[in-house]
Amino acid sequence: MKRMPKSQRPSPPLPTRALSSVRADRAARGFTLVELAIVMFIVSLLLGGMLLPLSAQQDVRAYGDTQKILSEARDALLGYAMANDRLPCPASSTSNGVESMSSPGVCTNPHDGYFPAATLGLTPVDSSGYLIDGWGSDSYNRIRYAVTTANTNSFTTSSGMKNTGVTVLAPDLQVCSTGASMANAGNPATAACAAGKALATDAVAVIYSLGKNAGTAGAGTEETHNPNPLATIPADRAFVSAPQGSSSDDQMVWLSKSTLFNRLVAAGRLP
Ligand SMILES: [Ca+2]
Ligand SMILES: [Ca+2]
Repeated sequence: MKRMPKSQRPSPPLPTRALSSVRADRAARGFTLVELAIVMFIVSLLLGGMLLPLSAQQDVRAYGDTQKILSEARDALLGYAMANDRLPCPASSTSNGVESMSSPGVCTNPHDGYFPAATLGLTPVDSSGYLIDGWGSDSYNRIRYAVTTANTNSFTTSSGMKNTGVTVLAPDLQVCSTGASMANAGNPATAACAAGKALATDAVAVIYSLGKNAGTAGAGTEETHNPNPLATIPADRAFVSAPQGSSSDDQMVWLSKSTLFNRLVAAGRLP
């Protein structure tokens, strides 16, 4: 008898188990499409992340590095105060990162100097000894530092805080959330935030970076209050820490009276 070619033979009936397997297979194929869509969505997100412009990635890193440097600088100030019974004076533009005093306890640049990295042994510094932010190593990338002159320079005079006493000490640096409507701008002792716009009115020290725009901006409503190469308002006791934006990108931290006193009491330097 002649055998029918294999291709023309009727396929044998599928057993029940095989049928259910085919159904399960189809169901599985449906789920795979959904899963595929999810995977494609995730891949598109990942690709989007990878395609984020290199400059944007660098900005994120520079901002983060700067925040870290500012935070470490504030910690170093606390350590210095505990060890030396006073705060350091800011460095001047010619002191190569060393604190600058005209006489013991009297700072030459209390409100418009630089962080005294050489005095505190902090890094990263530029070739002249100044602490620099994460945005570059030009002179305008140097970290700025201001210290209160209140109570006749008690905070920068050795044992000055102890001799004056915690109940009398009244540090006077102000940090405002906006530069608009500030009072007495340019007056070292009386400059003040607009009503309801003060983030701090009794800060001991303010540490800040001029941000990404350091080399080209700083003359706007907010940044003009923070000493920088383009500021038009003379240095005073009030600073502006406005939300990050196109008109303001200065990054700022400050040392509160409470934090300083807490550490000095713990170290046995006060009361
Ligand atoms: Ca800026
Ligand atoms: Ca100011």
